[in-house]
Amino acid sequence: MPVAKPVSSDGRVIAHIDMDCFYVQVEQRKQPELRGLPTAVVQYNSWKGGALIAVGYEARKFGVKRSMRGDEAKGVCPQIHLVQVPVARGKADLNSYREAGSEVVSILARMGRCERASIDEVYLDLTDAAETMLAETSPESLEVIDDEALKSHILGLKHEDGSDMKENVKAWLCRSDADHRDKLLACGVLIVADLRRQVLQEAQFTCSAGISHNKMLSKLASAMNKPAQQTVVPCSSVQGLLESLPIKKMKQLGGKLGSSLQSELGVNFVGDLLQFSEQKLQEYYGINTGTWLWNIARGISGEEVEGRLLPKSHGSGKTFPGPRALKTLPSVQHWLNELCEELSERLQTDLDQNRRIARTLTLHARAYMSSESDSHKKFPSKSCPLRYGTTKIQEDAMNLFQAGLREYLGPFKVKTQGNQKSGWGITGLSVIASKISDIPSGTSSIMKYFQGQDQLCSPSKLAKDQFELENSCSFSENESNSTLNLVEHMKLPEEEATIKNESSDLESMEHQASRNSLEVPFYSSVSSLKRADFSQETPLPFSGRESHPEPKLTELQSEVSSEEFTFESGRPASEQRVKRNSLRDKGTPSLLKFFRRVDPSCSVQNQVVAQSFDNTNIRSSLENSSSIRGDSSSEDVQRREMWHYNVDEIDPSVIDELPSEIQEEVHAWLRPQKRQANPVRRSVGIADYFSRNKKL
Ligand code: TTP
Repeated sequence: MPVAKPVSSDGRVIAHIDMDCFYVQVEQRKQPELRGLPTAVVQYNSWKGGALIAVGYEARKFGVKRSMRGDEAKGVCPQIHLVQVPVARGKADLNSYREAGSEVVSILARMGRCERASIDEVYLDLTDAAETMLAETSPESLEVIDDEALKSHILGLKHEDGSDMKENVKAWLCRSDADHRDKLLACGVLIVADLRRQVLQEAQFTCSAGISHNKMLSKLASAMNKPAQQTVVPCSSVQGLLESLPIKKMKQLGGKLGSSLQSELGVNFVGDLLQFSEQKLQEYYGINTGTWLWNIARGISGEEVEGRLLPKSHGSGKTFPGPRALKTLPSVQHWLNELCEELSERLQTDLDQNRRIARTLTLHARAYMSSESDSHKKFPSKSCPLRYGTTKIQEDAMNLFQAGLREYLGPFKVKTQGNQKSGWGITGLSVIASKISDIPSGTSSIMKYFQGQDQLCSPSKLAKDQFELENSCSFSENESNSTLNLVEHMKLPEEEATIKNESSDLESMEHQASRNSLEVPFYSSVSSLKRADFSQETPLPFSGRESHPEPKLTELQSEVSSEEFTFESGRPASEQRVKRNSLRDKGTPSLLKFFRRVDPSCSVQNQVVAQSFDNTNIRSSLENSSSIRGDSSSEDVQRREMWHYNVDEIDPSVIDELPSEIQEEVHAWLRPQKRQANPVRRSVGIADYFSRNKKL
């Protein structure tokens, strides 16, 4: 067994804060008479009392669980109060939860770098605040220690029978002979206790926290003692914690990778990984994943807390389980309109409040085909440049859907319109706006900015070009009414000129965006398409943009298996593909060459230019690019080709809001945590700590 290297020796102080039964607390704040009473929040679909999505701790004492429906919960706890999630546009409306989450973030961000990790969880890098506290008002110098801090759980701290737990904690916090890292953690304990108190006072929510030297350990710790408590992981306790931690409980190991570790290496607890050398793990899972596994076995994680208070993307989705599946284009159009309207409102709010714009629109769908032989096939996610305005977003989303549907159906000749049996069904739809960036300071007029943007991103150039390249089939008459004018052809040189003539602000933005695209390259849809498939394909008539009523629900409600926004309990892991013998670790410079050929000043243009290359070039560049990242396989390349955009642009909290079926898919392709040694960024904003702290 290899000797474990020292863990987390960088001396950072990282906290993970997780709100307790968050939706329930939000509802109880709206209706204070529910405080202290067994309460649960139920889904929009009220079949059998609705699926429970959040259960208050009073109700948990009766055995109420999130996996239950309302009727079942009433069976075990007749006095339970079931509050339905707010509803708008025929679907769950999570705005009040989002806003409550933002309130909490604004409080927690006072003490250090803060990363909003999901609708109700936050990471904090408190290293600076802890260092300053240690230098100026260390715990051992304090006469009185906050009671909340004294209630902390310190892993590895033994409480002898009859000993006063708070006294033990106090002694641990105030040890003068502790090493520097533990002293910093002690300061972290006081800081987090104080922040939790502020959240309770100002927002009326309780939360739980984990405090350690890295994000991974802090997240594990925050879940260990709930509600309204905090848990500390000193370095000396890391090994003990991981020894007994089931492998599937570890973030990113809940899925296929965790299963593979169990079945192929007999690893059941994280600590079991210690018996494998880094080289061995790399042989099994590739260089990056192997090293990552080697590190987590030792509690090592270099993942940095990103300073991010606002979401990285916005999303809106809904599932249509069982008999609710959408089977006609008009019904898809109807729901896409609803989803896009919500998305557009949120984009507008972000623009108004934060001067931020999103650049990419992505459509995900979950579908099935009546043909069972191809039931494993996934509906390809599609994206295009995002144009502001509800109608434009609706149009573009529908166009993306149609492009996805064509690819999904492939050579199958199926009817796709009207009320006839279509041969396909859509069980989940979502739209995501990503690549969000600030409007460059100095942009005099937002309207002017958008006019410029609109020229660049007009569907007549981008969406149409994309569709044209994707499809060699001709459209029916109906389609001539759509926004797709397939007669128009790409004129690259002119487009280049147009782009280069834009304002310098815009140029710098585009440049920034194109830099992003270098990190995870743009994958041209062209490369993933087989034209032959499309030439055989039955044209899909476009039915215009009229709104259509929701498809009729049948009496078969009992078949309903999932609901909109029902999350997986225990987040689906973003597993790595298990590929033992891949070429992925062999770097190659050709990706850079590829991108050098693409004008770096405009990511939008990149897409067009990339599409103008012949497929062979693009395909080989894609393959090479996956090698550069060092974590891909040919399967990965294929999948990422389907995505057409940078999945890392998606905020995990947005994924949480997607229908569960889609979540799984998205999570499965998120990449593992970055593992490079990240320099600790120093944060600001600790001045007010001491003024408050002195009052304690
Ligand atoms: P969680 O943090 O997973 O759970 P919680 O806050 O309700 O309870 P705990 O105290 O155990 O942390 O989820 C945060 C919110 O996200 C939750 O209140 C409701 C919503 N959610 C769903 O809608 N569906 C789900 O499956 C899960 C897991 C959460």
